Parts: sequence; C-alpha cells; structure tokens
Amino acid sequence: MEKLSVSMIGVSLDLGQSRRGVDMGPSAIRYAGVVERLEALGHQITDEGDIHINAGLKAEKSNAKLKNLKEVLETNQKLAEKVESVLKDDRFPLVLGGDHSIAIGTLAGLSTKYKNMGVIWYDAHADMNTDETSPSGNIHGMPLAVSIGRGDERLVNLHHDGQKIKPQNIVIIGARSIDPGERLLIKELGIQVYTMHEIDKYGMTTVMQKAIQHFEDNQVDGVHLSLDLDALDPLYTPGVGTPVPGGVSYRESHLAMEILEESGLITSAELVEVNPILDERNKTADVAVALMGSLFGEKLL
Ligand code: B3U
Ligand code: MN
Ligand code: MN
Repeated sequence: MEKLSVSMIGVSLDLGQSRRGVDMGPSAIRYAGVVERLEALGHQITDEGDIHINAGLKAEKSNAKLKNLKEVLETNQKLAEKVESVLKDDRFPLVLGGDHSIAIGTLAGLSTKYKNMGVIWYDAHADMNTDETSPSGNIHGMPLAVSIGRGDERLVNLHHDGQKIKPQNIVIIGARSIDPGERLLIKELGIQVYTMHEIDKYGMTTVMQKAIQHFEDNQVDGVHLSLDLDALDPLYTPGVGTPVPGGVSYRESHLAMEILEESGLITSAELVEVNPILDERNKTADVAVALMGSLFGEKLL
C-alpha cells in the first residue's frame, strides 16, 4: 500500500457506557506499540494526543435514557472538529477510543469531506439503538442510529445538522447481540449485516468480498473502519465492557483486515472499547495493534 500520513487522535471517553476504564484505552493501545508498528511499515504517524473530557469520576447520570449526554456531546463535538481539521491537512485519521459513542464525532467529522462514505462496523453489537429502544441508556449502543439521523436530535445534529452517513453504505460484521428495536431498524432500512451465522456459513473471505463489492456498487468516496474489539471472541479480547461469546476469531479478524488493505478502500479507522481494567496483561490492546498492522499493510513474506 502507499505510505500514509496518519494523525492519531486519542479519546479517553468512558461515559457512553456504564463500566469505567475504557477511558484508558488510548494509553493501552499506545503502550502496545501502535506508533512503532505503523512506522515500521513506512507510514508517518503524528500522535495528536488525547481529547480531554470535562468530567470527574462523578459524571451526571440523571437522564436514564441518555446517560451522560452532556459529556458525550461535548467530547464528540471536539472530536468532530479535530477529525475535520486532520482531513483538511490531507492526513489519515486514526481514532483511539474510548467507548463506541465516539463514533458519533468521528463520523460527523468525516462527513464534512466524504459525502458517500462506506462504513464497516466490526462489532458484536449493531449499535443501532435510539434513546427510545435502548435497554441501557448507554450512548455507546446508539452511534450507528445517530449517524443515519435516528434518535435524540442533539446527538443527530452534532457538528452539522442531520444524517452523516447513508444507511445503504453501512456493512455490519460480527454481530451476535441485537436488541428488538435494532432489529426493526435494520429491517426497515435494509442495512447489510453479516452476523456470526454468515461468517460461519460462508467464511470471512466471502463476507469481506461481498462487503467490498457492495461499496464498489455504491461508488463510495471513502470507507471508514469502526473496529469494536468486542467483535472478536472474548477468548482473544477479554478487555471489553460487554463481551459476547461466539465471536470472530483472531485469524478471521487478521484476514478481514488484510482483505480490506488489499482493497485499497480504507480512508480512516477507529479502535474502540479497549478496557485495560478488564483486560489480561494488555492482551486486548495487543490484538488491536496487531490488527492495525494488517490493516496498514504488514505482510509475512
Ligand atoms: N445493545 C446494548 C448493549 C451494547 C451495545 N454496545 C455495547 N453493548 N458494547 C445496548 O446497551 O444498547
Ligand atoms: Mn460497538
Ligand atoms: Mn460492541
């Protein structure tokens, strides 16, 4: 692949869900050597540092349907602005979370440049709840719905008004925990979802080829990879807030990243939900960095 100029942005937000610790994700991923790994491949990396959150340990949880809305909005606004400025400098945004609510800001920033962007949502969950369908009130279960214009208007209109990505440009891979409201929305909008069933039945190669074909058919102008580490089986990535058994394997995930790299389509990426407190010796961050190696062009021979 061509050598990229990458801007790495950490977002130490853990208020989009209920278990503390995922705010330390960016540190854990840095500690696992992400910069060294990508530099060894010839890319130029600028670490932009972390976006800070104006909240102490006692964040406001009063709105049970949208927990910590204020902090999540503030952080995502800053992230959207940062992503937009990175794109203006013609650099590749690599965002390190934090919980998955930060995808709201990432996608808002990306949508200032990409008007027909594809999104790979690699996740055990669909993250398509709204404040009305969410069983938890956790905003990290809502970013895909928000980005297509569904849910609370303060989230939907972040950075600029309305829909940030088109539902037909989304491909969800690895899903195995989908709530009733999410299922209805997926059906209503005809979102492409490759659950564990399709991965088991057809294999990861076919699934990724179908996803790539779908993006090519839609003539997307970029593809964002949103990589939730809970897509993998907890055997490989135990350090996540909501582990779900029966996930994607380590090998399948490397293969998925390699196929994406070969496609040459990826124009931005984010890694989310790494929680060092729940992890075993930084195992999950190590896997995240190894997968970035494959996504950015690492080859065995
Ligand atoms: N779908 C559930 C659980 C969940 C979503 N994302 C994660 N967990 N990581 C919810 O709360 O919306
Ligand atoms: Mn997620
Ligand atoms: Mn998830």
